[in-house]
Amino acid sequence: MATAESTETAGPADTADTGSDQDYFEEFPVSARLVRLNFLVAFVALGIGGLFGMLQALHRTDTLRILSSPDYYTLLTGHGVLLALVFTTFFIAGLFTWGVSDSLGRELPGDWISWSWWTMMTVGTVMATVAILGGLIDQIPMQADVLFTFYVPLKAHPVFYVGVVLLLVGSWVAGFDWFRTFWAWRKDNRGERIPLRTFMVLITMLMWYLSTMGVAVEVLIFVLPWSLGIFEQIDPLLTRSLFWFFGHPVVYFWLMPAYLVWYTILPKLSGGRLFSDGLARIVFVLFLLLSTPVGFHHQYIDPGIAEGFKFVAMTNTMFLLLPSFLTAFTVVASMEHGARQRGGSGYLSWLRSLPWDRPAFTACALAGLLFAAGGFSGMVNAGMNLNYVVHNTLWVPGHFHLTVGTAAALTFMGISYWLLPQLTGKKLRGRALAIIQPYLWFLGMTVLSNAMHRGGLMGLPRRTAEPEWNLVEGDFASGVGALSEVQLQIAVGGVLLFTGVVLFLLVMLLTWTGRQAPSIGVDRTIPPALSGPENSPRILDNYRLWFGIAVVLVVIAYGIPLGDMVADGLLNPGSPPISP
Ligand code: CU1
Repeated sequence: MATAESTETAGPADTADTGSDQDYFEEFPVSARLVRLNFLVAFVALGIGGLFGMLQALHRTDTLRILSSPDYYTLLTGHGVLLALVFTTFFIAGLFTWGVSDSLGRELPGDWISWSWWTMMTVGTVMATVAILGGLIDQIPMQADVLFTFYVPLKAHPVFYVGVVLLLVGSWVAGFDWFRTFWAWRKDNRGERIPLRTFMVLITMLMWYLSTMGVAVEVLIFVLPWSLGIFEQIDPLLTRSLFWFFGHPVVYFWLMPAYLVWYTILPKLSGGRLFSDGLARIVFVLFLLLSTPVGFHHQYIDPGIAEGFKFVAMTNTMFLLLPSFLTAFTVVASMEHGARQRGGSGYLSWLRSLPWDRPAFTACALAGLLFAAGGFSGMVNAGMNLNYVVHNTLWVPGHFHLTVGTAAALTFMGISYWLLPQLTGKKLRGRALAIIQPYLWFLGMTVLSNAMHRGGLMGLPRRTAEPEWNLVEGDFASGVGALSEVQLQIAVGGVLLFTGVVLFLLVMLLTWTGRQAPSIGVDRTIPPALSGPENSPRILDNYRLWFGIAVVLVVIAYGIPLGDMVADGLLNPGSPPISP
């Protein structure tokens, strides 16, 4: 795939030179099949999880109450698990499979290991979903109304935890699959720079291996044996801390794939090229270093953790803003370059020259815009003093609907408009719907998230089913008028967002079930960066070094407090289970 552009710059493209002008699914049939299977599960989860979200928004705002209160928590768990854990993980697995195979110019091995990880993740998802739905359906003798954070002593049926473990282990094996594809490429390409997309996948997975250790220990050593009745009591503080050891980095597990799209595909969709390959690599290395030693910023209110370690977590969190600011700069610079290639000019009027009628572009650009807002509310969450004001209020879900719910989810939906034709050999159908969909999502999320933030400042609690209780709290805080306006906006936002999910799934269904076309009309080459890898230090590719430093930082941030908790737990065995 030698591009014309590579002759006019020094930098090589982020695509191996295969000399092929085939479509992706023809060149890599095995990888394409894997990607399609992952996207299939992701889209089913998105549909169910999205529906649950709308029903919750209508229930807790007293707009439409067809749920009992216990069922509200079942749907809340389903919404969180199916969207934040299942939709994301499967979509990312598909995206990474595409990114590695396409940028290395190499198929995944496609042996039993390649199929085992998808199978494991899918079986795990079905198990966890069945356990959750047991809360709604009398015929299923299980429940898992423990929300996606599954805090103990709330206790779910063991099948739920086994399902979560399978999803997790499957993702580890998937990472191994990408690493071994890379190692095979390395044998034939000694001394070459790691292609950018593969570099991003490997760094993200190293971050994932490090951070999932927390939740793996939590579930396998503590929660699962406890839910099986092997021991009776459990330590809430220790298990929460292990959860958040994983729970903050999981945010970056959602975002780094969105960044992969913004750095490598968005510049091309804008009509230009990535501004700097080196900055992109630095950003990913910083995420590997800083994503994990920050989890205590979710536990400022928890007793039993020394303030000093909370302060370390806060400082590291604020350092994490740096790679996000670097990303904002690099991505906007790349978009501006694209706009100027398309004839744009002026200080800001180049914005008009961007392809706002291209759904993949619009989705990524709008996702980035709302992510900036999410970053600002995230700074409030991360500040030890301000956190006390918003902790456990609706502000927090308002924040993460901008990050995972838009920066990640809208980017994933948007890039599907570009990827699905390449994966199936079919032209995008329902294009008019696809053009509207990102704008609808943007509008719905602006309304919903703004109202959630405002509601949080009024004292509306999160994780509550009862509108009456919300009203009492709201009255107390700032009067019924403002509160009912906020409630209405949450209901309207929820309906708009679910409509956005339906439009997206409709376009996917129409496209997927269409006939194969001789030409899908998508150019899949990724142009080289303006400042290519030859300008970025080679040490950035030394992922073993960065992983080693990341481990040291985690030991500094977590070693003493976790050690204290374990020692304490030996004296105080903890809490008996509570069945919701
Ligand atoms: Cu966090």
